[in-house]
Amino acid sequence: MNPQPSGELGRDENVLIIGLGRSGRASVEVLRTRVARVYATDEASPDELADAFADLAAAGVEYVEPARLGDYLERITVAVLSPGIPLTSPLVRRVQAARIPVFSEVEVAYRLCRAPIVAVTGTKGKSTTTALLGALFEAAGKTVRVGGNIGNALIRETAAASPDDWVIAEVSSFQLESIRSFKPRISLILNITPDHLDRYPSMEEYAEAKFRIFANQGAGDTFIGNLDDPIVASANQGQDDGSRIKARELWFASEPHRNTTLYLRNGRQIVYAPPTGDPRPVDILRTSEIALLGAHNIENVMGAILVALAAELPLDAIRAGVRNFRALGHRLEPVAEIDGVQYVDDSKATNPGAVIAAMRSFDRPIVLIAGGKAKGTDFAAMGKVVSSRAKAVVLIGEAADDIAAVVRRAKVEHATSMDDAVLRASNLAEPGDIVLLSPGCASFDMFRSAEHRGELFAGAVRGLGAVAGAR
Ligand code: UMA
Ligand code: ADP
Repeated sequence: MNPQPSGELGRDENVLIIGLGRSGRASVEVLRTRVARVYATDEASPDELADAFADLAAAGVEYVEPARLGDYLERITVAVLSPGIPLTSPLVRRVQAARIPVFSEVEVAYRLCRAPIVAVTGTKGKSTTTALLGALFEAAGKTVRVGGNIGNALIRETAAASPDDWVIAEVSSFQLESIRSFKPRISLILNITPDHLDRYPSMEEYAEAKFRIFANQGAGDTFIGNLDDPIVASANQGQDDGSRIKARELWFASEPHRNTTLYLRNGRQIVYAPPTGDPRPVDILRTSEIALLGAHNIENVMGAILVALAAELPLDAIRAGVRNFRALGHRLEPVAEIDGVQYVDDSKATNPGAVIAAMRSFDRPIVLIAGGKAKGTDFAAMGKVVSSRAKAVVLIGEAADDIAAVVRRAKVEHATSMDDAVLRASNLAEPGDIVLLSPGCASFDMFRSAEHRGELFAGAVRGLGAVAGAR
């Protein structure tokens, strides 16, 4: 059981929910019966909020137009912020200026939670690792609730969890920015690479938001980190009083080091070096038993295994859970093979680091489809890897010219739609090649979401398949 949720929101609180997307609507649903009064606000137009208004009406919750917020601030005692809304937004600033505490939904979810929480963050690999952890805990016979940035709001899962359950929470930097007492039993940071630099002024500030995952952890908790990632490995530096991580630390890496508890032997065997008790190393699993593509997924699996070991899950369950786990949709997901060309949907590669990981996952010639809405990231490092591994690149979206500027050698074409991009890529590919959608950017300039982008890719590929089938 969580030793100290520092006070569930009291029954007498008047709560303002800011944002009415998935996070805000779940907060409305969970909090309306637990506090005195719930109000909700959102900056979208009434048309866009039609569904949300219907939910609010059914829940008996009053909508407050942002322009009329001033009339309500005196009676609000606490605000719950959706992750997509930055603390610097004028609306949030007005609430804070009225001395109302602003908590992220994840903070409130924690305060309601009676079960231990495993929290997973990182720039990339969060959802894969979170879902894998759900599978490992299930394989061990635990009742497990998975939520957070992965899609279903965490507050719904923690509100329903009993003390004997486990909650696996995927937490983003956005969600961690406005935690106060959130204290996972086990925290995991997979990697920190450039992303969201349209929200953070620097990589340092982005990394600091991620480091908040262990800020409230203490001696009874565990922190797990990827020692191969230089920023994660530096988490303990820069503090006058030595270690800033107060929890027990466990590290994993692709090679054994003095302080690795889980490592790879000869790049092929995952080995556990028990930190206490019998010190003899234990072979856990061969990497060939992992049904996920790419070296990056070995890191994700190692992070999950170390969490599972820290939670004292049985080895058999861990091994079986990893062996049976398959890739989530839109993450290096094979779509079809047409005329000897393999089409792969990696639409969830929304930053340059994920494209680099994808390019390194294949040893066949690649025709890459990339581009979209950039997030203030630099494409130079991605350009180097793409230039050395792609035979051709088809570019879409706002960032097309910025990416074209860093690609050398490979042939570059520009496309105006996903159908156009897939057609061009198929013309550039030869039998034995891979056509890979791995955009390195957000999707919102042309698509509703990364999932939508991936679905249109798969649809266009199926269209090609139908034409090929009819030949
Ligand atoms: N809004 C405002 N003002 C603003 C911005 C948004 O009023 O300045 C309103 C919008 O009109 C909208 C609502 O806020 O009605 C949207 O809130 P939101 O952006 O927080 O989105 P949710 O639907 O609540 O989804 C959020 C997470 N979204 C973000 O962090 C941007 C989802 O992560 C998460 O799955 C969901 O909560 C449930 O936990 C998505 C995401 O893109 C997948 N995450 C980022 C990433 O993975 O890179 C961090
Ligand atoms: P997240 O939830 O952090 O966005 P996902 O597991 O959903 O991560 O994967 C999103 C994208 O990132 C996919 O394209 C995937 O192939 C890539 N990816 C997954 N794990 C890693 C990793 N450890 N390093 C780099 N890229 C990764």
